[in-house]
Amino acid sequence: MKLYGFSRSSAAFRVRIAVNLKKLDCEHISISLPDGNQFSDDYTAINPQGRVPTLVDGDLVLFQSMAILEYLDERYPEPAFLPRDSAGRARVRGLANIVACDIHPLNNLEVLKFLGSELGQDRQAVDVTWYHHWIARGLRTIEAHLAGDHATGAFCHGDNPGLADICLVPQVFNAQRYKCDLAGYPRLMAVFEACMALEAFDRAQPSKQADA
Ligand SMILES: N[C@@H](CCC(=O)N[C@@H](CS)C(=O)NCC(=O)O)C(=O)O
Repeated sequence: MKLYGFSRSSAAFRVRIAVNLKKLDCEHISISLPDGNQFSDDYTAINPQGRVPTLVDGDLVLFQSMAILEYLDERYPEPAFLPRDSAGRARVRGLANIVACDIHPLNNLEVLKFLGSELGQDRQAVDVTWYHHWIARGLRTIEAHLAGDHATGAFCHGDNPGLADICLVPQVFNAQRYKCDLAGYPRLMAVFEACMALEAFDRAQPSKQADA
């Protein structure tokens, strides 16, 4: 298996955690986003969108982190990323999608660059007003779900890490990198700490990657 990613890419970070949790052998190939290598001819030949991650498993070339996570979970079922019951699966997917669909796309590098270059916004407007707003909007929602539901355990859903945790942790790293205030999310941060105490999460963090 080969994972094309970048240390600070939170979507690639999700897949690194997943690969570690499933204990899979994986070669990590760095695509430097600051250097624009995601748009190189070599890379867009395998990922026409010019985004990371891309996972290559044998002859299969997989794109989009959420699709990759579901693929890994189906192909390598243990430990499971989703609970067995439909209600639980919907809850976990819902939490994961708050990150993957409602926070992350708004704060992606290409979007931040566009706000500056095409819409003329300065650094403060982009990195604070915009970035912090969407982080707070999403994390507040997750905190409400975690604090208000008995299904929350040591992790987002029960006492084992799953799809929601895999998405949440990299998003918290992004929030910390942009110096967002996380004091208002005690339940979410307790889950974050529980995840980071696990080797699979810890080893996947940006500063522990070869291209950090
Ligand atoms: N929805 C995609 C998002 C992928 C994505 O946006 N990746 C970012 C890094 S986290 C990227 O490659 N950005 C490159 C750029 O913005 O130029 C996924 O989950 O895989």
